[in-house]
Amino acid sequence: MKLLLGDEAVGQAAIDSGIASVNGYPGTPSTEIFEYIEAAAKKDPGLRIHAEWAANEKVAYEQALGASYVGQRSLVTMKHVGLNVAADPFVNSALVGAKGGIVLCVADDPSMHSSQNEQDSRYYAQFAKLPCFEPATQQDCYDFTRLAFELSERLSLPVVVRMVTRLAHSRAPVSISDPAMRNPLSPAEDRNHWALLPALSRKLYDELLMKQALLEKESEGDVNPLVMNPAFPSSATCGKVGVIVSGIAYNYFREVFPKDAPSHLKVGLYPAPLQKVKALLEACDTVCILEEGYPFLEQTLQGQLQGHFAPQFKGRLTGHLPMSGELSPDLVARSFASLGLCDPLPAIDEADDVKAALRPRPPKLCPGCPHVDTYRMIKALRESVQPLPVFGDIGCYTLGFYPPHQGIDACLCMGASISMAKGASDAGQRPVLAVIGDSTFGHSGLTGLLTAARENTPMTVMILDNSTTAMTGAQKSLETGDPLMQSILGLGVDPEHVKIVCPLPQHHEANVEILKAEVAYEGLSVVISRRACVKLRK
Ligand SMILES: Cc1ncc(C[n+]2csc(CCOP(=O)(O)OP(=O)(O)O)c2C)c(N)n1
Ligand code: SF4
Repeated sequence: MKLLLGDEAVGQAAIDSGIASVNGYPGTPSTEIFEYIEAAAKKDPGLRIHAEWAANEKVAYEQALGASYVGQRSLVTMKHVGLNVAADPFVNSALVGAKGGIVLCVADDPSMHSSQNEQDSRYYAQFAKLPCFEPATQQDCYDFTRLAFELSERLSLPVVVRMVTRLAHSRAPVSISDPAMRNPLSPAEDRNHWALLPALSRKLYDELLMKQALLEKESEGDVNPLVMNPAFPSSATCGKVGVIVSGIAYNYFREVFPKDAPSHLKVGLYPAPLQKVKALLEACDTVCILEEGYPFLEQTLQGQLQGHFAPQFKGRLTGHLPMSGELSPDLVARSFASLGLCDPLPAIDEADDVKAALRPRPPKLCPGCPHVDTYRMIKALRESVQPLPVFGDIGCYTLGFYPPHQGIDACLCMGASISMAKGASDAGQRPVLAVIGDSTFGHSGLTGLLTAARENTPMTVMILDNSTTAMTGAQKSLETGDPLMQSILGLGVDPEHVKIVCPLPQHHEANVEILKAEVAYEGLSVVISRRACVKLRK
């Protein structure tokens, strides 16, 4: 028995499944999975697990596919928006399948605690026609990840494990089972299975469609338990009520009904078990759907049941629960209280006092942060050069959007700063500035800069090189120091217009002059603002 975060339970299960590598790019709330395995691999070299952060999620996923090709098991970790970046290899991997087990653990962030959106990764699994586990507890995190490796090899398919923030970042005792033997190295022999040329892809897609029946059969098993309780009292307004519940929402459901609960289907593996859903619907007048994220089950089941049972559903789509944000025990209790099945949870008197005492504190750059000095430079620049749109990116430096810095005007997704600045410049706007961190530049800024370099686009790119991937906990950055300079020059930026400045108060005036000159240049320039994150010193 071990006391583990949900993320750590996934990591432990991957280690016990005999993985040869963990592949990922940091992103809250998934980062701890990789770090747990990385620490274990460092402590025990006998595990022989390769654990190095990749440049981005696409690279990470492709590395895992390479390991799978040679018969080895591999875990891939990323946050939900990372799957947008890895979507190309992910969706295509459903056709090539898997030799060694490949499991993608993707962590969603409902309520956007540290993300720019709250997209639901279950749609990606459905889109790729791949199985997706959704754990409800830390024990599920362990058990489902082990099952996922087994299923991946049995059906020769990559398998998804979907996490959410509350599960990833909370701790519970987890019982550990015996470790699996590591697979021998054995490269795939069937070349026709690994080359997606149209004539082969058509066959492979048919194979994938045939496997869907196996997935449905798998889903009707014990992993998705149906618990019938006909003796549970009916609702005065909605008759017999049943519940379809998945993931973390299962905990809220059991908090509201700790002992005697209405009939319910706990979904831990998708595609959802249609036969069990029908059995529940036939026994009930109303079925409440509790799911964290988008109304995925609600929408999918309505489509699969062709509207026949749809009027019986109550969920996010029917307004029974809010359309956005996380669920909570309180929200779930209120939804059942509205059907007369329970009392709302007692209000916590202290809550308002606590709220009043804790004023909202927007996140801030640390005292002494190099980005603060960089934004002072940008502010001074914008005082003399107007208008100067600044396209920002994602990292600690995104906080430069807020006062007193107000140093960036836009921020979309990793790498977008450079490409958006180029688009604005191409459209006639001059001058324009892009601001991007070193890790983000390695993640997805390189290709934007390559495109700008080939055309010598009039724009200035500031790369904020603080020697690390600070925002997610100071992981190694692949584009810092000399390698960063080599990449910029290698992409074809004119060396005359690649400058390094040190963001410190004593260099402020000189730095602003350098910036002014580069912004005035009618071509592509890059200014590296280089000083280490102060947290690194600790
Ligand atoms: C596609 C995607 N992957 C991962 C993340 C999580 N994430 C946000 S910023 C960031 C890296 C920031 O590092 P860097 O660019 O060096 O800036 P710093 O935080 O060090 O200032 C990461 C990994 C994300 N938001 N989107
Ligand atoms: S962690 Fe580092 S980069 Fe991030 S705000 Fe603090 S000092 Fe700045």
